[in-house]
Amino acid sequence: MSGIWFTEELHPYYRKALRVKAILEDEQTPYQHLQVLETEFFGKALILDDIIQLTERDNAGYHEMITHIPMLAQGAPRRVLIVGGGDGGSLQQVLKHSSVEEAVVCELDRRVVEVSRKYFTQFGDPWSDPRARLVIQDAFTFLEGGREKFDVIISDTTDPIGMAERLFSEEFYRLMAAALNPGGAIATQCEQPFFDTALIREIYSFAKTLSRYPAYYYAHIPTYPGGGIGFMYLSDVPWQEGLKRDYPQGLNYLNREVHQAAFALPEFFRRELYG
Ligand code: SPD
Repeated sequence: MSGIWFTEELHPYYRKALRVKAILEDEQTPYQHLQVLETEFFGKALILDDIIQLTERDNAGYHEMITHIPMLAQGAPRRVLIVGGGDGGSLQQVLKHSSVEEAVVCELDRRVVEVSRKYFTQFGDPWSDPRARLVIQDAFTFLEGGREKFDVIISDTTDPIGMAERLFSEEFYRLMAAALNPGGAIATQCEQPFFDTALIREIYSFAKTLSRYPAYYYAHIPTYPGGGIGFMYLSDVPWQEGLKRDYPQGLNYLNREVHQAAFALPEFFRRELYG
């Protein structure tokens, strides 16, 4: 951090910065460097290992898109797994669906949950909902157990660096697919078309072997590199099925037009992915 700016440098050739008003939290957890910053304009920001995970102002696009797109496609999910997601943002969205009976959050770092609960009260307290279950465990270990099945799986992870890298592997996608009930849907944090083309292409290539209707979609998030982030959708149900359903109340980013448009890809990237 330099002066009153927090500068993120996820890529060696690209930087972005937020003006900081105060440092609210700064600690080394057993797994990572965790910070909560009060920023100008974007409000509180959660930073892990120097990478912005969410801000109060623009997290809705990320959390609504990673959760509701697969949930609407499935139609009436009862059991949902969130991989990572310890900040509670995806959990809050998942619990908006009255069909949900249990939402399991499998997060490795308990401090992410504790600190987010203290600062990101914008999420309400989804953890106090009796349908929420927190599992503090490595997601690989959790899924390798193979005991639980889900209607929707959301992989709400950090970037593929260090301990999170495995969560972008074919092996992990296979584990998720094996834990999915028939008619279920998966959505994963799947990075940025400009900066991560090769990774996304690789993930799409094995997504095709795991589901009938994989597709990539995108959301505008100004505090992420390139101003946005994409998601990989995997299901034997086409994502378009979700367009026929009623949306949960109180959304700030997703509507039917955004839902449809999110799957439209710029030509250079559409060619890379779909040929
Ligand atoms: N480059 C930043 C990617 C951040 C993805 N994780 C967001 C976690 C929000 N629940």
